[in-house]
Amino acid sequence: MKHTYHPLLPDVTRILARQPAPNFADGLTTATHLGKPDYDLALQQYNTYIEKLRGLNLEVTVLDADADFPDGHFVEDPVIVYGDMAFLCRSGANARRKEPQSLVSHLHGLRVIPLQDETAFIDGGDVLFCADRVLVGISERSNLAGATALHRALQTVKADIRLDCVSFSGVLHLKSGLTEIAPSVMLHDPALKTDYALDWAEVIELPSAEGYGADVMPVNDTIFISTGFPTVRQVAEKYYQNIIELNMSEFQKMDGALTCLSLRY
Ligand code: CIR
Repeated sequence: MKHTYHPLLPDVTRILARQPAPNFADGLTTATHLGKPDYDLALQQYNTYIEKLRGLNLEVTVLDADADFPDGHFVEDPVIVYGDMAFLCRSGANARRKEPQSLVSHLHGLRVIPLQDETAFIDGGDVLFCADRVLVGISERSNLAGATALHRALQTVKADIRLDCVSFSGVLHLKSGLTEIAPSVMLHDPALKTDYALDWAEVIELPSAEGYGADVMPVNDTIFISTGFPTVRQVAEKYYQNIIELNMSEFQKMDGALTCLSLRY
């Protein structure tokens, strides 16, 4: 059966993204074993990503690179958009705390809710909208206070929205190691360790060597997957007619993946 994503989210009509800056290799990363990323190759990969999104007839806005933010192209982390609401995050990483404000003037037509609690922090990479609930990863980047503030903001759009907290370790963001490829069908990188019970979903355990492939990006009836992950490809083929496969090697070197590079709403 083929699905159109996404039950809890409205159809995607707009994309907001930001070009990687020439100093993007100065961003945060734990993946130093993969070597230093190449800027020209990263731009090539980035441009293909944007081109493929444009091909879906979405309104795509790409902001100029900003060297003040070497991680600034990972726009998924500083802002979470749900319906007409844009929640401004506060990252657990100090170096990324000024990114939300730099995006505010580009959130046209959205009701902006800033996270005000100074003890709270959260990154959009830890927030996974599933078919019937939102999962928030509790990690080095996101804490319970951040999840609570987000929940309150989401409730201004959908009063009964369910939010589950998922404490985990082993990968940077929740979505680095867990995404929902079709309603209640999860892809799991075994490197992500959690006690959270995913008993409401069908969980597809990826081979360790395919862990990075767990971050897939559904956009309406299309699925974006990374190149080189045959198990992911096989699952994608079960649910989607439109599969876009992209090489993300240079972003992987900076702990980034498909979902990180855009805000989709
Ligand atoms: C960081 O450490 O914040 C960036 N180098 C990578 C962010 C990736 N974003 C994501 O998974 N949503």
